[in-house]
Amino acid sequence: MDFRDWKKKIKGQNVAVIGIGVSNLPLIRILAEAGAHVTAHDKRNPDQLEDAYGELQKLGVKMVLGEHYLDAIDAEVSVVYKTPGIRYDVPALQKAADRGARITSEMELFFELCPAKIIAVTGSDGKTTTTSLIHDMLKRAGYTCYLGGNIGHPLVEELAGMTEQDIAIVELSSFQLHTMRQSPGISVVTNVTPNHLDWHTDFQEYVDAKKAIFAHQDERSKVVLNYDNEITCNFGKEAKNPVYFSSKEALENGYCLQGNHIVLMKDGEVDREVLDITDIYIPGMHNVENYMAAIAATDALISDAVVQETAREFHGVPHRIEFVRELDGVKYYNDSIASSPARTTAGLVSFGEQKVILIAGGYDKKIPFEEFGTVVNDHVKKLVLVGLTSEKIETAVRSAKNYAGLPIHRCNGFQEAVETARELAEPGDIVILSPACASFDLFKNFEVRGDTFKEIVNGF
Ligand code: UMA
Repeated sequence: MDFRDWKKKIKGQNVAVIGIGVSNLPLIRILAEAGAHVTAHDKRNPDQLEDAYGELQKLGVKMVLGEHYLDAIDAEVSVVYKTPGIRYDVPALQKAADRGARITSEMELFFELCPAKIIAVTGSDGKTTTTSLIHDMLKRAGYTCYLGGNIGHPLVEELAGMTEQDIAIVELSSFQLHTMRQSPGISVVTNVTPNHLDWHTDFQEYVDAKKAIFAHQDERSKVVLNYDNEITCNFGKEAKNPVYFSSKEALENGYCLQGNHIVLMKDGEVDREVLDITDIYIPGMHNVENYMAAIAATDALISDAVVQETAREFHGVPHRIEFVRELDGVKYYNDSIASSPARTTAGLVSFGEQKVILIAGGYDKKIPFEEFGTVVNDHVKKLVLVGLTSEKIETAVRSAKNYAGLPIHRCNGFQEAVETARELAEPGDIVILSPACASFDLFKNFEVRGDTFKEIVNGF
């Protein structure tokens, strides 16, 4: 179905939208404009919804807000669009489904209606950088591209302008994939490690959600998989057309390293050298892996010259090991996007031998910190903790076998944490905000956390 036909079909229908946030606001506008009878539900109250409340009132959207927001889903609704953060099996949505309503989401609607080719990226770590790299490469190659999804930009609002010649590059979270019944023509899974265990029933459910990115592919599709990660390597057995990359092994077929070069191997022979990794501006072996994934995804669409140009000119994603400033010989980095121990680990490792002053801690996603404790002792010279997980992280660091008296400073507020890091720093040091946790205990999201960090540092 195309976008115009869908709008005709949805006209006059009763629909419910659960969650009035980044991904659903444009959807509500589109539904209201198409003439659907929309009721929007959200646990927030009118004050907390800020401008959205007035806007939706003007659009004639009915709102059910506050504590009991899920109790009153209209018995007549034909479709329920749920926000990624809410599970499809909460009792209120189950009840609506039992009454015959279709439970779906903004992302699923986008997949149904998108005329453009879709390249989608998921994984526990590296998905934002890989998605951004693919977008950068394709744009340089002259394609009309759309970048969105979990990265923060909902793509339904772009549907009207998209054509079959365009490419949509979409970052997908396990929340978005959990109920997905379609897969894109090209997909990438960067790696899968424990994450979001506060939301998924268990790790297996999280792994299964990730599989949806290739589970519905046909023979003409491909899925790019990390050979070095046991889980994604095994995904290959279930995929129609897996393409592997590895930074550790010499592959028979796929993208791997030979000396300093990313090469494409075919039947044990080097088909071609694609990129000299010393040309890559963004630091760390994890970024070499992100390049391999992006190269594998875009192969056949762009030339190696474009890849090489991107390597030199792509300076990274905001909030991902983003250089903020140098002051009194101290370099400050914002890595607020690192909302899991694995992401922070990748950030710390990217500084090589140099031990850093780390600001960490935040909302508790129930991810174990034991392994992270060891990493911190290896890569951190002074640790500043703030937020709900401070105690858990401190315990993990002190109980690690390699603990050798690493100084740990617990702070009561974010400003105090950043100021403490400054006081502790000496010329030549690196201070990095890389929380290993989500931001929701102190901030609306990781962007606000990173922007706050940059503001404080730039105000010194
Ligand atoms: N809400 C409820 N009940 C709930 C959950 C949410 O009423 O149980 C309401 C909230 O009050 C809010 C609205 O729903 O008003 C939506 O809030 P939200 O933060 O859950 O979702 P969005 O603002 O739409 O943002 C979502 C993604 N958030 C989550 O999946 C939690 C954003 O990913 C994404 O950028 C955006 O859609 C656009 O697609 C953020 C994220 O943290 C960056 N993602 C996780 C991650 O990457 O680890 C998965």
